[in-house]
Amino acid sequence: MLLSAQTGKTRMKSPFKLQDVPVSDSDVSIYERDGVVCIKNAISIDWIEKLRVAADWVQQNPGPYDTDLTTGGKGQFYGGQFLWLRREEFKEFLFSSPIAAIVARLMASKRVQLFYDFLLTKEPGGSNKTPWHQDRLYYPLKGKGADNICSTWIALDPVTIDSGAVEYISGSHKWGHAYVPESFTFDERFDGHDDIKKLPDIDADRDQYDIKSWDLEPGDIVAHHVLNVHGAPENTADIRRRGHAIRWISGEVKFDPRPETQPILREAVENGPSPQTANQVLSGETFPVINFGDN
Ligand SMILES: O=C(O)CCC(=O)C(=O)O
Repeated sequence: MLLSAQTGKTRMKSPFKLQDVPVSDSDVSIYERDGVVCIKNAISIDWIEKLRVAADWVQQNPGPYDTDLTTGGKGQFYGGQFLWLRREEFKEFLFSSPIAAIVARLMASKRVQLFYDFLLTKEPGGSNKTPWHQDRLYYPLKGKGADNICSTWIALDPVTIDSGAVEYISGSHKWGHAYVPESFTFDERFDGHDDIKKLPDIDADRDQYDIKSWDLEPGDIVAHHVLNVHGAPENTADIRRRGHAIRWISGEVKFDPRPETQPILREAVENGPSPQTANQVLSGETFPVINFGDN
């Protein structure tokens, strides 16, 4: 890894060429148009097998940025963040698999910056719905790149709507609003921000929306835009649903510790291994930039 003296950013050159990754021009157009796209067979089963071992380890050994999102009933909903700082397999995956190149291709960018990774495991048991939400205001970031973040949700298990496949509202990234965050545990932690618009009650009027979701095989990816509205049902199947989500930035962002942002994420950025101060351009080894061009 090279540290750029000019910006303090950690920069890496990817071994992958953008033209070699399994993303078609049509995938790029769909991502731009709908704010969400599914890419089948994007990641090899060898990588998935490594990630599963690491995923189970982190779930059994929770770290400082993990949360138990279980809301009652049977079956845990585990949410762990910045896993790549704790398990080598995740780090290797981020920097040695084609995932960053897939994202750069989708975002039509010659460089992407890692924000963080997030494991979302829904154990079977029928509880733990993921509320409809939009990611933008959970993130303590501002600047042009803050509205241009892509999340890749990589299936580690076969996923169906019964096991909790994520549902996305096609085109919602163009609604022109940033919505107040929703608590994944349905508590009041994001209350008191009445100046920020609330999402409409999507479930009360599902037919009005173009809702997309996909049955996934391990190694399939769904990529969504930071302004896309999405949520997921409970896992009522009898298999686990593990998804490894990674957040990628294109463009410059600054640390913006607003009160409505996700507290654990804010803490990780402010006091984590690459501590940031308010208004600082996001930089340091925890937030490396991966380049695909010459600069
Ligand atoms: O996995 C889930 O249930 C939700 C995923 C999600 O909200 C995300 O990746 O942004």
